[in-house]
Amino acid sequence: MDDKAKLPVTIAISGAAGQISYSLLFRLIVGDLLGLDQPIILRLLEVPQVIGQLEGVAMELEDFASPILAGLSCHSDPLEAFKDADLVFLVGARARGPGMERADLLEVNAEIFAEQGWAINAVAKRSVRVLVVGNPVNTNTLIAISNAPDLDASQFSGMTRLDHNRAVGLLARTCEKPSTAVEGVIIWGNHSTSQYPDFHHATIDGCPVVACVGQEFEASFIEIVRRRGAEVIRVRGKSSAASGAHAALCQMRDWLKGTPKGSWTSMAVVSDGSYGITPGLVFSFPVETHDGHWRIIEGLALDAASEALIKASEAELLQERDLVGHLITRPPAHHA
Ligand code: NAX
Repeated sequence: MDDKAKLPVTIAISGAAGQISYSLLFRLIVGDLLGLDQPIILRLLEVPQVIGQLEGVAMELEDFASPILAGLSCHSDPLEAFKDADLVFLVGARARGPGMERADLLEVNAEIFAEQGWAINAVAKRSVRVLVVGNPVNTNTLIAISNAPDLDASQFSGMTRLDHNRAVGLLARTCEKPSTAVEGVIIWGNHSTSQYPDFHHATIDGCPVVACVGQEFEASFIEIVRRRGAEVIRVRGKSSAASGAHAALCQMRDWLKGTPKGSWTSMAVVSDGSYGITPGLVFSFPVETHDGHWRIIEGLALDAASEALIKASEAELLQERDLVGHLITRPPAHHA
């Protein structure tokens, strides 16, 4: 097979001058997503105020002399950036500013993701896959989906892979095992402190995790994973960037290439009513993936405490949805 004959894959990234992208973009051009035999075209999107800075990032990308970078352009118009995109990483979002309430943050970001969902719907490839990273991620994903009526809701997912990776890393460190020994962790719900990191189905080297860490570890496990982002900010003085970029690559790669047989990962995807979660809500579930498709793992047993934690995160997401309801233009349907 002649690898050189592969057509380039067009990847659009919003928030391309931000700190997550400063890791993500360079990982993309060394083949960490699709391999070193797959040419890629990068389309970078930023707000007009930082286009100058973005051009500096583009210069550095050029200076890698990457053998797979087949095209590179900077944009401030989503309709240009998303044109013919095969893959989109929606990383750009507005951070919470001084005096901003949670409702203001939801609103300002919902406007961004409504516009970008609309633009993706208008100009991206019909087979596009869109990974939303920017916060508040679940509700931004919901808004993007609902403004892209010609695409299937299953073509979008929100990133809860960083939480998942944090949980895997924590269990591996606690049990002094490699992270590859850990299977079956689940992040349920919202990418917020209401999320439920669940180790009830998790195993280490095939044995139940609880046998290694003890049931009493559960409360601190949940709190450490929920608060890890804030803890990184407290200690590093800046939010998670390289680990966020890595998680975005992990989630997109698994989505495209598939989870290993019999295992799952966590992704925020549109609910089909599984586990009693309101249909249409974007909720983090255990999913298996195959060739650009995902499927919620059905039928896992949940005890009453787990159900209550899952319901609490759902309640927060319903509240978020209500706050930005006027920007939802259609109920997102799931037709996986
Ligand atoms: P930065 O503030 O460094 O970068 C964000 C970039 O987005 C800025 O350059 C900004 O100009 C740009 N931007 C803002 N509005 C835009 C728009 N309408 N179109 C295009 N670009 C726009 O943040 P960074 O640390 O890179 O984080 C990016 C987002 O990821 C944030 O919302 C952050 O909260 C979120 N995160 C999500 C995580 C997750 O697990 N889902 C974890 C990591 C991260 O905290």
